[in-house]
Amino acid sequence: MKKAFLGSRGNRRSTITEYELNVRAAIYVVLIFVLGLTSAFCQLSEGASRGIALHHSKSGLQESAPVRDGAQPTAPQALAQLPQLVDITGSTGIKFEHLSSPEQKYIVESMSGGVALIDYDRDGWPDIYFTNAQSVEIALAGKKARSALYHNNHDGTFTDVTEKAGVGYPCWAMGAVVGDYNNDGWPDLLVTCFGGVVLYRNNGDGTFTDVTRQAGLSNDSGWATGAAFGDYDNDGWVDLFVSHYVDLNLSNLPAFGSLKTCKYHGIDVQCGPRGLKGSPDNLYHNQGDGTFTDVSTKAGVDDPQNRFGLTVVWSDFNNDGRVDLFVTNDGQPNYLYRNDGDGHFTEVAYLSGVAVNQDGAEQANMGLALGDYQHTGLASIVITHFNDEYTALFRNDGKLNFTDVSYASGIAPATTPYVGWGEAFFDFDNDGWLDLFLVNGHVYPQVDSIDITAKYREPGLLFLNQRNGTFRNISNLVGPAIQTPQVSRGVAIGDLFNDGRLDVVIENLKGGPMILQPQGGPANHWITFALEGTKSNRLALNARVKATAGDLVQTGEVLSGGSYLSQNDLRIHFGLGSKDQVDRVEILWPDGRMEVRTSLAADRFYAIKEPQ
Ligand SMILES: [Ca+2]
Ligand SMILES: [Ca+2]
Ligand SMILES: [Ca+2]
Ligand SMILES: [Ca+2]
Repeated sequence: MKKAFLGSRGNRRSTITEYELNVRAAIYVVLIFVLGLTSAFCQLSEGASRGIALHHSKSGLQESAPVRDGAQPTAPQALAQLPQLVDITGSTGIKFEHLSSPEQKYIVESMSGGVALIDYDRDGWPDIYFTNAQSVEIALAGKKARSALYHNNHDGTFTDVTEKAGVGYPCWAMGAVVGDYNNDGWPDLLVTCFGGVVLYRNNGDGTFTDVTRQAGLSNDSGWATGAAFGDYDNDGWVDLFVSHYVDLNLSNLPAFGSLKTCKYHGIDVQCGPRGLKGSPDNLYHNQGDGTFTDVSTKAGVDDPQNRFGLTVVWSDFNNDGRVDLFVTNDGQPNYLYRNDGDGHFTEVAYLSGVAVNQDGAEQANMGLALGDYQHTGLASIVITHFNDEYTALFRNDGKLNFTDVSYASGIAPATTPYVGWGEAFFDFDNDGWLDLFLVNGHVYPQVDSIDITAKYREPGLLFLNQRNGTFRNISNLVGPAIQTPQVSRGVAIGDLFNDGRLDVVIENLKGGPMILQPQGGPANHWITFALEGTKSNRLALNARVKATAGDLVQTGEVLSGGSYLSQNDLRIHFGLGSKDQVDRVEILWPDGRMEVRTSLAADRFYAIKEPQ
């Protein structure tokens, strides 16, 4: 199925040119140098920090079994060799706390908690932005909740730089995503709010400016939840889609337990979303001059049915060179909008098999993650749901055909008891196969007062890719941290410490976040790409990379948004197992040009700029 990747555009290959070293690339060169000198790196890091697992990529530790050619993949590494996901929050210096009312009497109190990784100072180290939200009581008292930006100090610690950055009080925040809307190279931050969106322009000096009004986004006044930047018309400027959830007014909130839809197992709970009015979605076209124009209706993505929209992702699901759009709708059919290429989209979720589950049931669609977990070159979709509904894995079979393989893949039973939110396909053990992580947490604190299986605080789940289309639940085999019951919401994945292993940032609705770092396990190889567009949008959103290392062929895509109202590291990371070299890399830039590199050494970061 190799031909599926890169679609019909392989013949538009550009001349390979050497990429220019910009400031960022220069930093990566330094990194490459440092990482190459393993002993020097050890010295540096041991002196500077605690809690960082050093990854001796070539130290002779046992490597995972290679994958053979043919239909029978070898078994994954022995489970005893799995890395452990260790809670290192305490050593990071992060003190953030998400506000939360004890009883969660209103739905607007239970949906916040997206977290964004953004390298806002472009030093090559991911920084973290946590969103925060008031309760109704606090909001009515005129008080605010402080969101927070933490700078990565390169030594395992972070420093709260919220005040200097000026991003502490955007709004009643739900989530955040990253895009470079003005193509100046500095990643900008969009915060979704109960009450529209806030666009923070990155000034390049450690500060941000709220440019919502001058960008033409201040008419967005509904309950914005999901958002994602993507260049749907390939003009080099990232456009913005914003989903909206419930049409809710603080002065007229549905009273706790007041309706039939505000009961759960006979007890009073918050009302919604069922029984409440939904809110339409918006697509904003980037005019290239710092402003956006609302093109929702013309584009056919305005959600006239007012569904309860949550997480949003742009991706070219059918490999035709144009990004399509996926929107999860809570308790209602999802939207998959096929990009028709003329500024219009056609909604094909039912035709594609992703509107509802395999039984035709409308599910409480929350979080959303994409990944080529089978190495077919096609991004499959996984969606988290309410309890008594399984997390749905829709396998991408090509040509916009998806199959619900939640049971066949083995993830359905373990996910059914929990209310799932943020999630990600990520290769936690660097064996070259995407694993699946998701976090949980109920919306009703009241469930703890009745005798049912569901509890307010719920553990996370990790599934190991078995390399044959199935996953194994290894949640109990990677240490106690993810088994800690929490009221989790957002998840963001990234290589926080530039050690070639992906870390996990979990934002919880109640209390502090949790930072997880993989420690131990086999010393597998890896490779990471930081892409920069020139003709394409500057952050190279929706650029794709295909990396071939022997018989290991992986694909990844630079994505804005996803998980649950969150933002992953924009760098594309591949685990390589025992492979110490990538033989061939194909980069498909968003403008359709393809670039090829060969014989790249593993265990390095590569900064690649699109040829002019
Ligand atoms: Ca940084
Ligand atoms: Ca910018
Ligand atoms: Ca555009
Ligand atoms: Ca893996």
